[in-house]
Amino acid sequence: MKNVTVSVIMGSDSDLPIMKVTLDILNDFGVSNEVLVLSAHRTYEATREYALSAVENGTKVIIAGAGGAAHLPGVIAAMFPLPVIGVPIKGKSLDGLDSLLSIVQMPPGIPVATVGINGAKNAALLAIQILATSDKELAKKLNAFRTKQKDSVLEKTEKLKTLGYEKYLEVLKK
Ligand code: RP5
Repeated sequence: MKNVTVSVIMGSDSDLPIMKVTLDILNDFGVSNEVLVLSAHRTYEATREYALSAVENGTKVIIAGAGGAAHLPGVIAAMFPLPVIGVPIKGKSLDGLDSLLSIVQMPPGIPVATVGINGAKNAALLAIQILATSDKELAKKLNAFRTKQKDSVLEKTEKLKTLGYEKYLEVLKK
């Protein structure tokens, strides 16, 4: 058994600049992961083999990113019985709407939890939230993350009050 809690799969290495954010967050939270390029159509045998052995390998959640008529998350979900999170990647056409709809509109019976277009950060956070239901340490880290995020927004509103919106925008531009 491999020690991989979250598998991050993408249909092409051209998805990596977006999916990198998922990997960064998982690493920041100390969640063991591995990343692979596997396609539902270009490497269907390898995708099948990987998805079918993922439970045995200890994987709890799979995050799958794909662009175009992106059936990768649904195909993986058909073979992997634990949570699959789909990340629609914005490709060269249709602003990523093709990818979003092909991932989010799974027919009943095989769910794929779908984040927004290029929503790689939320995919990692959702996977961590799923794992945190049975991992108190991870739940603590999530709370700390949210507190830091909240403080950063509150700092911004204070700064906006102090500087006024015009100066604030000038500072933002620098
Ligand atoms: C999808 O096709 C991949 O997920 C990628 O987003 C898209 C384009 O792939 P490349 O032609 O860049 O390899 O399967």
